[in-house]
Amino acid sequence: MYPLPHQSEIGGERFAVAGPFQLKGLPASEAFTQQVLQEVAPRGSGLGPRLQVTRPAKADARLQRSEAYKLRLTPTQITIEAYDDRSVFYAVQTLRQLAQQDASGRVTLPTGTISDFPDVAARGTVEGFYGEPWSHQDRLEQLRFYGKLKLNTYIYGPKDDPYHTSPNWRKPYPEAEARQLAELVQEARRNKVDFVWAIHPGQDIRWNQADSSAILAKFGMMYDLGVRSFAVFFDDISGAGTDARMQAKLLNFVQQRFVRAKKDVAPLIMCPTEYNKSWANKTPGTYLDILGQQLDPAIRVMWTGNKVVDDITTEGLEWVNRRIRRPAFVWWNFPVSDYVRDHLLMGPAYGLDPQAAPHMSGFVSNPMDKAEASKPAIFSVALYSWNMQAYKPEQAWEAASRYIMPGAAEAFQLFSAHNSDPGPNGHRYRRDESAELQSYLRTFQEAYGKGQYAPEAGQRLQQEFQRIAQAPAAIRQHGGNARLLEQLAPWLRQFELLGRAGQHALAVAEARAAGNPTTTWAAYLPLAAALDSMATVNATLNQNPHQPGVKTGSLVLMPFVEEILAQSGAYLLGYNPALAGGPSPETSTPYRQSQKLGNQPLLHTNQALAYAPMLEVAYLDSSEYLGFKPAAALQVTALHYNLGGDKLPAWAALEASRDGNTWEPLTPPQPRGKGSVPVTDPALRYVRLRNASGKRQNFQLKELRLQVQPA
Ligand code: 14T
Repeated sequence: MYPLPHQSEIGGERFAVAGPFQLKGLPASEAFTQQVLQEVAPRGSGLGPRLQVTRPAKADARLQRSEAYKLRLTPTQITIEAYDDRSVFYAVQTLRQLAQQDASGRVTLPTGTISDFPDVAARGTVEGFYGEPWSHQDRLEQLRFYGKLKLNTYIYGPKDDPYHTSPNWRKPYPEAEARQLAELVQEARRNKVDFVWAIHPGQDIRWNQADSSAILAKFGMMYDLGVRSFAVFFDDISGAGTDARMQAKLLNFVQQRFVRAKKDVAPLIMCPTEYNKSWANKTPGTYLDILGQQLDPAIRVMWTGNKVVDDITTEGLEWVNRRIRRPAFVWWNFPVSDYVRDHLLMGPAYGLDPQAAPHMSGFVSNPMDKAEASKPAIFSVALYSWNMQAYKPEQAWEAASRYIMPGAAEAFQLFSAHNSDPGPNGHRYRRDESAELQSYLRTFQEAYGKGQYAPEAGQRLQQEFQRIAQAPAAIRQHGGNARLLEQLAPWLRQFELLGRAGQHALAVAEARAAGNPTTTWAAYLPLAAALDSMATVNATLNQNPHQPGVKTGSLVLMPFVEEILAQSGAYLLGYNPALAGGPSPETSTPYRQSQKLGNQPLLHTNQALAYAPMLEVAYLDSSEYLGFKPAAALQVTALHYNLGGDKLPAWAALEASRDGNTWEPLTPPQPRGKGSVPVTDPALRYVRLRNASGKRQNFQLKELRLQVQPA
């Protein structure tokens, strides 16, 4: 049963059931619950088992809360004690999971009693990532998935929906989008999921009557589409919108004038600007304290933890709860991958404190832009948030593979085991990867370092790489779920190649340890070819402008294979980097001096050098700069820029230099916010954007790209 009930006494006996159930006490309005129930057992000839819904016994305190239920199963009677409609729905979902069908099509249920309730009141997801929003079909499927797993919350807040954020949050949705949102609300209702519509107005909000009314008007339109839960996000903004007092005032106004006035609308959820401890002003009386004191106590406040992306701990929650004066509504930034778009985060969901339940009012996961591929993590969040103390990350992850890809569960889990670490990233969030294999790798490498081949470890690794090479085919053939396969496709291709590369690498190592150059060669060439193919996949698939490419096994397996390639290449080709001497060919480098942008990755392609676009607000302090020093073999042709806004700000000096000492201005033909300026003098070797004003300047690093061609 997923999630695991709090209390269950299930007997060994089972009894056969044939529908339709004879229902008593289940409201006629609960048509979808009835439908789910009647699907449990095929229609028999006569009357099915009696099923009665009653109020919970007053004595049982744990059942006196929304969604709690008690399910009693005997061969003659099924009873559901239910606190509310959600209780009935969840009891029926449990019933559905208890039912088993044998080969002859006969459905049986066990006898016994289950007493159950959620640990956390609001459980689910927040579609809050940057990048391509989920499709309509993806969302419908998610809502159905949530219903089955007793998740009750879906917060709609995709950063790339223009009608969610600045400047278009004030505008109504076009008709087609509005119709789809109404459809989602209906599907959510059937599945007992609160569809929470979020607005993200902070970047250009004006603290005046007009904009307060604009929010009420937009919420009113969403209400008319059926939405009954709302959120206001103030994350990832700069400027006047970040003022805690003004935020609190606006939210209280909305809570008063909209939520309370409508009567059937749930209390507001807000995401603060300081949404994690590392960004929070710790001085007493500042931002979070102001929200704590001034926000209407009914309003729920979101929190990502000690950092933007981090584990969730009781201590961390206690820290913020003292300040916001209410239990935080956790926004868990896992498995979101918008900051590492070349990776998938498919590993176990761990780092969640099993004692944290009393310290939170909600727990939602911010998933990947790939809805289906996010299901294993969301499955785990369902298990954790319903019954924390029973939550075991590894077991949940294994169960998720079976639940989500029953036809190829083992292959899917193998794939996930080697696609879990996000790689180095600005949030410094790392995950275990290839964990089971690491002791064998150590043994192998130790021996290999001494010129030996460790046969046992080698065999285990050989077997693993063989399984890796075969897993993608098994997933494609037996995985079902076309949409999931589509989302995984580039990584499946890469994973298959990694499996082959690994097998060749082990053959290379074995031949080398045996001191046989002929067999070493024979294995080296296909190893090099497999890694070349991986480089091609990396350079052609998933070419987003942020982190283009396709990485798999990047924490453990790829470094292992690449190390063998490098060593054996040195051996076979006689290339010894230590002896080669002389300078290595010059490469293009960043040319910059900046507090904030010192680690911003520089992307290289054939045609350009470009800084990765940034999600959050960037800044340059006075005289700081961000630029490029292209390799000598390249000819610069133009600088492309987009700093947000309508025109190039006055502080932004675009400059070029021959020697890095004397600079000349690059003057764009039009001073627009987004544009380009040609670089014609071939002697210019440095190009930069400099803050020519006397103070810090905030801006959006949407594009800074130097167009080049071979000289
Ligand atoms: F509101 C939040 F709680 C939040 O987490 N906001 C964003 C979120 O939409 C995004 O998906 C997530 C992961 O990248 O991080 C937050 O946005 C950031 C945070 C940063 F530290 C964007 C850029 C950052 F540098």
